[in-house]
Amino acid sequence: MRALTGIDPDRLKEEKSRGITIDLGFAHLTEGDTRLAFVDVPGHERFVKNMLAGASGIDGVLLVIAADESIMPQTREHFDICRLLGVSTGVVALTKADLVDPETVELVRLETAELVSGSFLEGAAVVPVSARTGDGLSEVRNALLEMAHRAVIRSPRGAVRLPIDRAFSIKGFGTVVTGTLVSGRVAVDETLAVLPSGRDVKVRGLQVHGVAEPVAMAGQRVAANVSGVDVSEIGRGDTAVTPGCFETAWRVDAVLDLLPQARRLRHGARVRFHQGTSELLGRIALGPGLGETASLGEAPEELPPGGRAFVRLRLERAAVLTRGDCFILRAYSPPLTIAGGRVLDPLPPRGGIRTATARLRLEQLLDGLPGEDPLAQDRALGIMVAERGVAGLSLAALVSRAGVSPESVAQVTDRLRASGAVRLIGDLIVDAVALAAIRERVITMVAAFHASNPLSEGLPREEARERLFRQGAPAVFDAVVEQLVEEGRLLARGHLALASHQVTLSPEETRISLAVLAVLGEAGLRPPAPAAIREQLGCNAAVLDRVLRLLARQQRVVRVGALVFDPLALETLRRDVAGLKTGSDPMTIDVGAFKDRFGISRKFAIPLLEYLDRERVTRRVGQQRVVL
Ligand SMILES: Nc1nc2c(ncn2[C@@H]2O[C@H](COP(=O)(O)OP(=O)(O)OP(=O)(O)O)[C@@H](O)[C@H]2O)c(=O)[nH]1
Ligand SMILES: [Mg+2]
Repeated sequence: MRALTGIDPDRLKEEKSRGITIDLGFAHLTEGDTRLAFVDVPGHERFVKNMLAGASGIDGVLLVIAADESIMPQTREHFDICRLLGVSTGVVALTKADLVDPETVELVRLETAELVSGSFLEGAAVVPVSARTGDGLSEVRNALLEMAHRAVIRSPRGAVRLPIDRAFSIKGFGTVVTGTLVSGRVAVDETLAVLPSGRDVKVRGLQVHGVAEPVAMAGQRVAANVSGVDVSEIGRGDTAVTPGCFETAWRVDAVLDLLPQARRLRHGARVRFHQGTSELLGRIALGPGLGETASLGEAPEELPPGGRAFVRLRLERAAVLTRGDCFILRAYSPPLTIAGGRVLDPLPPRGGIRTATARLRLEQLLDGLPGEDPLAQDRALGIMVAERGVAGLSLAALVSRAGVSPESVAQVTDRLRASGAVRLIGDLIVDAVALAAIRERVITMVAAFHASNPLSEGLPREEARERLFRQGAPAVFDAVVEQLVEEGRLLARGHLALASHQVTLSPEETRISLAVLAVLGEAGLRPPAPAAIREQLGCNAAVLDRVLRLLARQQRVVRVGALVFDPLALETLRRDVAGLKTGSDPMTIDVGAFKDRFGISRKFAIPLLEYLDRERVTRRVGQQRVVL
């Protein structure tokens, strides 16, 4: 690495003294406007765990095989890991070429060709090189540059996702975290959330390859100086993300490929799950087998070496995962790499995976992984959207959770809408069937409310929302109600009522309401209190209350404080008081004069004057009322 880049990636004291790499090291190389960032990983089998944390973000691999030793067990393990992580391109360097004769180099070349046959490295450049003499170095460099031009460019759009591989503190600076930026772009002064803790940190400064930069882009090695967190509270395995875009996952549905040299994998086995820079323990539930292992049926007890199956992982700590992510499984003990897999759903619904229905679902999720056939992808997204019910899937989650590339969000959303399978409400994609079902539930609920409250105007809107929409966004509820109104099925103001709803009075209620109107009409400005009316009419409080509310809504009575008046009497009063004012001279009246004029006691005068104030017929000034 030093011969190639001039940088010695071994930075630990122990690495220097023992002459081996233990943990990740970093170097870089600039050639024209191509910048290559290297993550140097340890070769020793004891440190594969560290190697995995470094391998997760890479776009291409430089596979190093010492010509004097040829392919070692750890070479195979590293190669398997790169293959299972979906690394798509690379270069092979046969180092220490100065120590062997040309025939040996050719032999190692043959062994290498056999190893990589049929893989992403088939046909890759294989370059003999010597760090001591410098022979072959420029060929390696050229092969790497050519590889860089072939590598897939990561999108700087979408949410920030930075798996952290190192955290340290610098005196006077505070906490610094480093990692390979998987997606998005980070800028100085931005706030990021650290998962799984959920803690917010602020980016105070950024460096890319040792140079301060205002922004860092997906694919780059990044060192971020962050505030809001102590170095002891953050480290390898944590992920810094755009706040609000990722949900942490504990249960994960995936497809798994067991390596041919691995032992059989038991249902329920405890494994080490490596993704990003994190290593998590978890248990594996085997679902139906695929391919040659399809004969295993829905609920196999074990997966044979080389087998492929759907699995559900139950992790012991939360992970930050997107559909389509590649991961590696290692055995709990000894910690050998046994399998690789891809995430099919990072937040699957409850319910097992060992049924025929689950199999169908998982098959569709697999067929529609991002980058596959668009129709299959739409079907898979349709499943994920439907499973969210009225809660929907946000456009942001379409990227961060469902793995749709940020560039194709608009296209995918349009296709799904055009198919009629979903509706877009604000920034939520909601399943059309779930919406239809909830519309019927609104109708049923309102109808039931009318049945038990025949005199009421309807179900208070907020109550309906709370009862039906615990997990849905208010905007979705509003859209549901709006559509029902448009369809002419619902009336919605503060209350929801069926369009067909008419207040129907029982004979008893009709009798009471007519009697109430007669009593109030007779009483004018001196109505009896409701309790007295009740006594006079001999009815119960609930019935009278319902009748009064209905009459008030129909404006056939008017409530003033605790009293109920005949609207005609109030209208006459208003006109009379307003008429006191003649010309433009101010006119005032006090409580006493008011009482006398209308022949009423204080009990009626006070609420009536307050009523007139509210109606802007009068205005209170001290003890007086000014007629307006
Ligand atoms: N003669 C010769 N020696 C080399 C060459 N490359 C590396 N070495 C020696 O081999 C030893 C190991 O080299 P490293 O570069 O540390 O190997 P590595 O692959 O990084 O090893 P780990 O990271 O510990 O797995 C050192 O003593 C190097 O000096 C080479 O091309 N020729
Ligand atoms: Mg090394």
